[in-house]
Amino acid sequence: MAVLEQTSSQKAIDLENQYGAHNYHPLPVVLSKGEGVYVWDVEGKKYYDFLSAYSAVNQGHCHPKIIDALTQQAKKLTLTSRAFYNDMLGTYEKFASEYFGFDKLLPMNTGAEAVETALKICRRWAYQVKGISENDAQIIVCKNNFHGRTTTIISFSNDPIARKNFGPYTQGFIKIEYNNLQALEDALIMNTNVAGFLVEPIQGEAGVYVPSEGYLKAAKELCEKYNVLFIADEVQTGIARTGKLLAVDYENVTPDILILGKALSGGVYPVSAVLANDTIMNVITPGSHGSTFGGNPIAAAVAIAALEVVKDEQLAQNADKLGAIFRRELSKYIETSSIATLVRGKGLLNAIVINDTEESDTAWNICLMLRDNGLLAKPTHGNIIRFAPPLVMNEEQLLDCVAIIIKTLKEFER
Ligand code: IF1
Repeated sequence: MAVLEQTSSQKAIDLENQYGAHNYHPLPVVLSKGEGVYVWDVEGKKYYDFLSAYSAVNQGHCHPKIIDALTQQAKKLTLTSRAFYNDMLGTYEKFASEYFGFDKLLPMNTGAEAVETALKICRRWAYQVKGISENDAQIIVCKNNFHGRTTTIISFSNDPIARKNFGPYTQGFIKIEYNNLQALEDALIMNTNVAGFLVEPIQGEAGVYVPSEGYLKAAKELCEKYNVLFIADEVQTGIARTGKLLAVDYENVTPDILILGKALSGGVYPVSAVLANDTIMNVITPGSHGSTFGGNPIAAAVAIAALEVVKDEQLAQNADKLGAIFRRELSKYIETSSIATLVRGKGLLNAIVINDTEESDTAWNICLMLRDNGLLAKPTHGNIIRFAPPLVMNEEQLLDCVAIIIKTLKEFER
């Protein structure tokens, strides 16, 4: 019997259940094909993807240009490690550095790795440039953050499920309230050893929580005033998702350190990166950081293609336009709805708040019915549903999706 034979949804779920660690609770749907804004399950049912693998597949599933870059490069050279040079990495580093407006890029694979990299760069900068005494550097982070799953990153999370029984935790982080400039300035005044401020321009896991207008700009100014690095985690908000190339572009903020992942590859391959200017990036020296796969030729080829698609197809503009329509149409429905109370977000990173408690399973049940009605989305908390379709969607498809969402919500009205 072949290992890879055709399977049914139930069989695939049973296999994961028996042989896979139980670190997820997926919506019960088993996908086997994707194209653009659509995915298909193993029984052939077609769905709109309204999650985009948590904003990784911004360019749409299996974008031909990105897949072409992947397959061409895969036939030629896949991995050299960084023990040797390869003919793709420098080209990619130049392209991406210029694309985002920084001197240099440090390539990694996953978002969490890129966050870890940024924290290391920030600490080194604190000791070698700012002049903080060794081991005294503090990094300010925000309450309800999500930056990944490594031991250091969960050390400054306040999600008990992500943290419990994974201690002892990494020291050196100060947690303040998000979207609170006074809290930031207080922390900067009270601690003389602050090296950086790590922030999500929109808090994703917290429920697509958009800060007040001007928050990021004022936070960046405070960082400048106190000689502290402003570190933007745009792993989820970056690469056109919120209607601009970066979410910080809304406030004309240039981060000192920019963290990217997910859609940097269009969801085709794990590619993440940290970008910074020379005075900061040059604290990294041979042997002080690295990764076997970081900067591999496939990643380089894929990322160049993925970033070209974002510009060629004007995905930021499309996200901006469709996002406004999405919020306008859902707001209209919500005015008279007893089940949904709020829609919020920017571009095509949006969420609706359900009229029930955080502990309820209402959002989950709505997502099950959305699935039955041909649209895939996932709750974040018991009463919030995140909506993040691929940015290659057109207006007709979006309106079709809005109709599915409203029809489904209406079935839950009491
Ligand atoms: C999971 C959320 C999204 C991120 C930011 C770093 C990372 C992420 C701002 C780490 C990852 C993911 C991971 C995913 C769920 C998810 C998520 F629900 F938690 F908030 F996207 F919406 N910084 N976000 O959002 O990147 O190491 O995963 O590549 O299943 O844990 P990674």
